[in-house]
Amino acid sequence: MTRTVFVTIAGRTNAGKSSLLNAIIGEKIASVSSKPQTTRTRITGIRNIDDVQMVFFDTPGLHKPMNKLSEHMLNTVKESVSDIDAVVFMMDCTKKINAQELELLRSMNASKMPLILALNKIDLLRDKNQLAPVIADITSKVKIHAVVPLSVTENDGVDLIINELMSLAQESPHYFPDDMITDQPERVLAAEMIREKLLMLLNDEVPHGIAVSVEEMKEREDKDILDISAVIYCEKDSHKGIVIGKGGAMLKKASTAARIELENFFCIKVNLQCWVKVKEDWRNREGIIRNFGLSEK
Ligand SMILES: Nc1nc2c(ncn2[C@@H]2O[C@H](COP(=O)(O)OP(=O)(O)OP(=O)(O)O)[C@@H](O)[C@H]2O)c(=O)[nH]1
Ligand SMILES: [Mg+2]
Repeated sequence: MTRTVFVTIAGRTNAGKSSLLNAIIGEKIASVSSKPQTTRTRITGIRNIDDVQMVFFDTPGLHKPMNKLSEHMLNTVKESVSDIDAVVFMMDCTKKINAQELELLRSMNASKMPLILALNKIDLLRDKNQLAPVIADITSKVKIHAVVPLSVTENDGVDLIINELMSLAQESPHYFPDDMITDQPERVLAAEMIREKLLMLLNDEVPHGIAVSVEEMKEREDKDILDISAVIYCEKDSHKGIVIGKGGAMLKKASTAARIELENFFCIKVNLQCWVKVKEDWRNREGIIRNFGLSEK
């Protein structure tokens, strides 16, 4: 009999959840950036070890809701913590636990969910002894199945998380084919790679108002080239100008970086065309949010 474990990765925005997912899967399937609220939807990642299939749900980070998009993101988190076998609750070990984190942890305690507390970014601590009071504080407030201090970027401790999850696997058939690493459609992966590059390159004002939609993705019949055309939506004309940049420089920089990543991921030469359009206030418009696939309802 094979075993399966369904795992949700939850926690505050910017804690390193998507970084952890990518490290476990061994491929970059989730966007990572230093800007908060990078992940907008639930992302599924799959890893098989021996007889165990681990199915991960990366979720949007906890943050103060500012608009309808935020509300959808936070609903995604709530819906992703039921009907699973374990939660990896990720925290930045240099930051104090806040009320929103505590509330989610307590609700998971109430449903008897095994919690693995992943205290990330230990590479930023000058003295590892600083961890003990942090752990004592949290474990005095909530019941934790296992505490794992780690640094995802230094690949220090990721294997300990995997070991904990292996021990929570239940006898069950595997739900996904063994060679599958994500259920994200290729268009969504491509759009996310483009959005990640924009997050990296743009200053703070613009990135959160951006959505990317891949309109076309097709391999040429006569050549090994993948043609991708994408539309970058922003909220204001002034943002459109910033995204395009002087003489098109910013757009060129972002699309070149995205193209290189797309070529590596899909193992084929890519011809990427990006267009920039304005959709005012889209983050508060239900219809548009649905159109971008950022809400399931
Ligand atoms: N120093 C340090 N930085 C890290 C570590 N893990 C992740 N980061 C950085 O933290 C930032 C946020 O990482 P993400 O993986 O995007 O965080 P997230 O929790 O998915 O964020 P949201 O999607 O916004 O909720 C990125 O700049 C990462 O490179 C770590 O172990 N140490
Ligand atoms: Mg993320």
